Amino acid sequence: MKHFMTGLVAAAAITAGGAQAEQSIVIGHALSPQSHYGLGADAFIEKLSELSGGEFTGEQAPAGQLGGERDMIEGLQIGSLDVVITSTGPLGNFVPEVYVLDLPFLFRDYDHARNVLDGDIGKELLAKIDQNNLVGLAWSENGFRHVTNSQRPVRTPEDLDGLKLRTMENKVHMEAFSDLGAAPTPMAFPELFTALQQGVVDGQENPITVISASKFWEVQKYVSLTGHVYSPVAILASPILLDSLSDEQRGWFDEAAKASAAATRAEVNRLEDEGVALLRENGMEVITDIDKAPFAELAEPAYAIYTDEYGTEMVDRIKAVE
Ligand code: EAX
Repeated sequence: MKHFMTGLVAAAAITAGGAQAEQSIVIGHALSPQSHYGLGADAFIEKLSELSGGEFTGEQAPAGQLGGERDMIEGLQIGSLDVVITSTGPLGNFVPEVYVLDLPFLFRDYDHARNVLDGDIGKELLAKIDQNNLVGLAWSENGFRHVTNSQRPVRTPEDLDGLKLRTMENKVHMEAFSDLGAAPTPMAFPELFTALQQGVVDGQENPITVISASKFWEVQKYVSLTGHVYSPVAILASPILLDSLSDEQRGWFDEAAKASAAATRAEVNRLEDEGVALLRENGMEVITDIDKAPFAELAEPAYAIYTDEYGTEMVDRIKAVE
């Protein structure tokens, strides 16, 4: 992890109304500035700046400059970062109730996931985040995850057999992939490209958004549209920053997070439409004829990681959302 964390920088600025502190916030994320996260970070800053009349500005710390997603979440807790746009990959380590969202084959499609996250369940889970020395501002999106690898076309769980597959540092995902017969290797995202390049791992899984933003076609030949799990994104803030705000200022942050999620989802939509062609243009073999049923059946034991502790009620509630 590099050591140029800046956190909240307060700079004196003279405005028409007199002296006023202009606060520049730092938004950390794992991907490139042009990615769906980068667009979401820009939208956050633009909305915050607009609503606050320039009292707040901000900048991105993209591409894991401030560490992996777990490091960045820790940064929020100690106040060295202000806002983080992160997958739920490492979030269950901080807020175990959110593991429910990482269960394989839980969400049917994008509408289902977005309806759950924008509704009561999403609000309840944001409130759980708030109980763990973090602030959950809004749910945003990474997308449905697909398996890529350098070795062979994957069509069935048997094709995963023995494949060294990087997973997120998430025990639900690790369990699911070991149930599916792969050799799961948890790793922070900033290490992944090099690990693929050097053959430390054979494959990984991520949505089309991340595969294209990270140019994984340079190091991966095959992508299988397994859609095995939906990958939510949480827009998190530092409690140290948020506790210092007035209600009005806090409202600006909530609105900025909503604008950020909307911009990110729009980019996910675009890449869902155009991304497969983009992957092919860049030389990937895209395997689309996947029977998901055997994957879902084999990955089922991963549910126990959540349900052993919290029961099946939340799973049933999520499935019941239209
Ligand atoms: O949040 O770690 C991952 O694979 C994530 O999907 C990625 O960093 C984007």
